[in-house]
Amino acid sequence: MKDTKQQWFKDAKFGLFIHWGLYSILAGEYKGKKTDRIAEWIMNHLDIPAEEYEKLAAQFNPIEFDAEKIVKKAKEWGMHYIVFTSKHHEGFAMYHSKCSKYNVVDATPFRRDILKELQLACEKYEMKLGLYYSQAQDWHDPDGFMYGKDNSHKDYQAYLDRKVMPQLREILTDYGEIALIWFDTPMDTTMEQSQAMIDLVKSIQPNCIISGRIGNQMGEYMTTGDNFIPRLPYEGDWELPATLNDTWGFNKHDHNWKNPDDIIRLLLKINSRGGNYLLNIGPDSLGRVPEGSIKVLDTVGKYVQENAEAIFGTKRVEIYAYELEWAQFTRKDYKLFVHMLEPKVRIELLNVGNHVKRAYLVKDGAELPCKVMTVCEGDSMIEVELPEYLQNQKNYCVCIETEEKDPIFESIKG
Ligand code: JFZ
Repeated sequence: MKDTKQQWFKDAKFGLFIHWGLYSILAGEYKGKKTDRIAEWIMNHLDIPAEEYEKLAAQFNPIEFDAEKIVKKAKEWGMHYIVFTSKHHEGFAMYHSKCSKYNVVDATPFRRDILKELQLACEKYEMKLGLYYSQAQDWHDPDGFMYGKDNSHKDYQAYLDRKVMPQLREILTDYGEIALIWFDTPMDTTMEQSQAMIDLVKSIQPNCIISGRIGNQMGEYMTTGDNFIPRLPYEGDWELPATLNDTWGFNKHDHNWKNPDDIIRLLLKINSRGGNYLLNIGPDSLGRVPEGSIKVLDTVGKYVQENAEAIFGTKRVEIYAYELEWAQFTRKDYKLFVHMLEPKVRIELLNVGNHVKRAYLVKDGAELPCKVMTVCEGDSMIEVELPEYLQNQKNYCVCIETEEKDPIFESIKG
């Protein structure tokens, strides 16, 4: 069972993933050819030679980038951490690296250290900052792995020594407190190599969490695939990274935005199973966050903000409640939170001996009439009457509070 030992991660529930790099310039299309896959993989999918691809750096000038604006938005959306791509598979560092000139300060007309700006904004607004770092795949370094290609002639260890270890040292030394390193696609990384990276991270920042994809099952929490909810209950710390459309990096042709209702449902489904939802935005080559994602996140964020008490810092709820369609559950202390995802006239939940104190609407604290009724099997039923104006609404949350001696999780069988 994975355990990050970091309370902030267990409490966070909702975070912002940012995929940003040179691929945002191509935006899903190279020399008139569109990629039909995730846009940050365009170099690999369309076989763009490294000497060609690296010329993009000379065009990278995201003058609209505003770190504070993004961090403030994340805060507004009720998110508690940000994970930013310090270096993706393309090999380009989005910070001022001293050991590779292929970075945003030395190789672009922009010349600003994007990571530094993000760090300062995160510190200002008290936002945890984690960094994605592609340790195994590096399509720019001759010895970095490239998925789906012949890697047999490569000296992976030489690349680790030359680039990965020094760059990890940089991002962990020069950018304040780093909450986690989001390693990815370990490919043929050996156990010893994974361990060496973990040791380096921990030697500089002992509290920095190692993500699930360091390789060899050695990460400190479990990461699922894009939008994939584990089918079995998972007791340990885990996170679900997810796109808002069908790409991580910006793709100008992708307007397939998910529906806010579905995102809210997924967030609560993840939270009720004890996981964190790491939701992605892909800024464009000017540093703008696509309007489509802002629109969805504004709606989702409203729910998260209004019901922060029922999301942030809550605990997982047992398996038997999972299959209900009209609600998802979270809990905290002696409070059971019923997230209402479909219109209902009243809430009825089987009760196993809980003493219900009261029920209230989470967003404004309004008391709701609530009673416990005995049913023939000896169990009882908790019934919350909903006022008329709520009966045709969805996406609101009701709290049922019980006596402190009661095990709250037992009250949701039904
Ligand atoms: C990886 C990257 O290749 C991708 O570009 C993006 O950064 C994403 C967050 O992570 O893609 C993966 C890696 C592993 C799985 C899915 C997507 N997985 O294990 O299901």
